[in-house]
Amino acid sequence: MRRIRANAIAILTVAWILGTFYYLWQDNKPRASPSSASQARAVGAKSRGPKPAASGRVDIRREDRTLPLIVTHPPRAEQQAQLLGSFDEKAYLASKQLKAGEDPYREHAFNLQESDRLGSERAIRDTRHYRCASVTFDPDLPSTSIIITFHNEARSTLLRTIKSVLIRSPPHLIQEIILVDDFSSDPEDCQLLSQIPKVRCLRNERREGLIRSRVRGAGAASASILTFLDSHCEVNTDWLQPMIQRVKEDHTRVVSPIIDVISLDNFAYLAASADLRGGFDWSLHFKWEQIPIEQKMARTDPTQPIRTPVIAGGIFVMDKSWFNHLGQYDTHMDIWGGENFELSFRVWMCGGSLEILPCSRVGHVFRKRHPYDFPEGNALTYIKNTRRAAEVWMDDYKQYYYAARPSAQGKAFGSIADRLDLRRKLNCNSFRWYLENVYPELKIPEQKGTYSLLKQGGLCLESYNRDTLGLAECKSGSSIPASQKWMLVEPQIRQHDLCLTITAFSSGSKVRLEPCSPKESRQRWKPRGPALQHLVSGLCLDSQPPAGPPVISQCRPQMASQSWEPQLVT
Ligand code: UD2
Ligand code: MN
Repeated sequence: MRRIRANAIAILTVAWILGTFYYLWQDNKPRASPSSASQARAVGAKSRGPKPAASGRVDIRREDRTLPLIVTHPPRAEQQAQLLGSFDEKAYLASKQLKAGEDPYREHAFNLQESDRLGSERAIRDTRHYRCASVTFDPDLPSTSIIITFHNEARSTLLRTIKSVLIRSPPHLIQEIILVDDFSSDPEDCQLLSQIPKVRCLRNERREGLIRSRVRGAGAASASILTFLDSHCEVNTDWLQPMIQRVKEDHTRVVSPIIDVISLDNFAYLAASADLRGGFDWSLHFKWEQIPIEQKMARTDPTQPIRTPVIAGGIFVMDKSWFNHLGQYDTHMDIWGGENFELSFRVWMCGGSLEILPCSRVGHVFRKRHPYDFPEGNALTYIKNTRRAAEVWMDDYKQYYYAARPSAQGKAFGSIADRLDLRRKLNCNSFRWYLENVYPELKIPEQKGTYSLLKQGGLCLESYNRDTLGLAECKSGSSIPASQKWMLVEPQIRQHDLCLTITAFSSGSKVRLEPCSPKESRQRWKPRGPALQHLVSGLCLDSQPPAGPPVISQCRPQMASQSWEPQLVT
């Protein structure tokens, strides 16, 4: 009896151990999840286990899943020669080295010495989630034209960008690499590179800025898909296929990789968080932000795309006809900045979408300052560009942009007639639609500021039950109730998120509180002497004595019933 029990325990233990192994093996196995299946249709799983890959890559498997699985190595010498054609890489790099005693940060705002020391290529960590390695792609993906604009880029970073593309992309997907030299001091920086097979060089006759330069590059592209890159990037393993796959499946998608960080000091390649998306504040300042918690909870598959309200701007893939159909870029924007908002609003509002693909990784040197000059000044250029984006796309919500960036008011931004025309022709959604459907996390700012009483003799305008209005005895000091405090933020008269609203446009119509909306014409007021005039009807806020309900009537500002003396609450 005892022996039978011992046998049973032994069998159970073995079964348990086998079960655990099976479970772990299953978890490591490539999975056909709904999104990876749609993101990349199966053409057969890639082989696993340590083995040198054809491209000169060595696969290393580790049990620790937070660490990289694959380290990419540079290709062998004979492959190098094929890659670069007649281009003399050594001469190209040697003729522009940092001189002894020179500040290595001065010219490029990153450590040039370190970049030069690294040479034209290096192995970098594969920073993707381990499951990305088993995602597969259509065998017939279309090819792309890579567009890189630059102004006085360091030779070593520019060459590393190009070589990383050539080394880490399936060759048949790279139609060409178009360099747009935005009037750099030395034309040879670009010209010499065109000796590399597939690399073309276009040079601007004068400084145009990155926006017009990209439009020029896109115009010259011969592939049906455009891929934009900054001139100081390093693309990572299989960076391109996930993006082309998504755009091939739906040409209205505009997709970006996760942008890893290349240290501006020591050029270390650092993995960026996979839980971030692009966001902004009302001053149109771009920021990386956490994916909202509900979306994060719903993400069961880490290879799934992440919807993003805006893209950082520099690195993305877009169908060429869609780029042209949507109006390319606003070519009246200068040098740098703001074009990423304009493009993002336009894509979302006019029928497309923006996403970040976690299985695509590209490293980028983020800098703390611009290493180049702005002919009109940095601040004025940013204001001009973002004002154009706000004026064309943000409807009445642009008031929050101006409130957050008061210095933008009155600054020149040129004519936007052609862009407004474009918006009409494309029949785009409103900014309100964008806020509600794409970026509900961007809250309408709490109106900070001062409160006032609106006094009529000894009586004060007061709200009851959230929406009804009346007059009541004015209180003072700490006993003033919130219901008597008004915020006068032209053209609105607010109490928190509620606004003084007329119920109809005719004389005698009642006035009450309704949720504030920048679009609502029934909420627009302006002081007229001691009276408060409703802007659209031209009628004035009126309360017949004694303490009649507030209505609008013909303006007679001298009448006591239309006199509303604002008194600041301190
Ligand atoms: C970010 C974007 C950048 C652009 C910018 C907003 C990334 C990784 N980078 O700034 O692409 O969207 O936000 O406008 O998302 N350049 C020119 N001509 C000029 C100035 C710049 O060709 O007059 C080139 C420059 O050499 C570089 C690219 O434009 O290749 C972007 O400039 P950046 O690297 O200074 O911008 P960055 O990364 O700070
Ligand atoms: Mn950059």
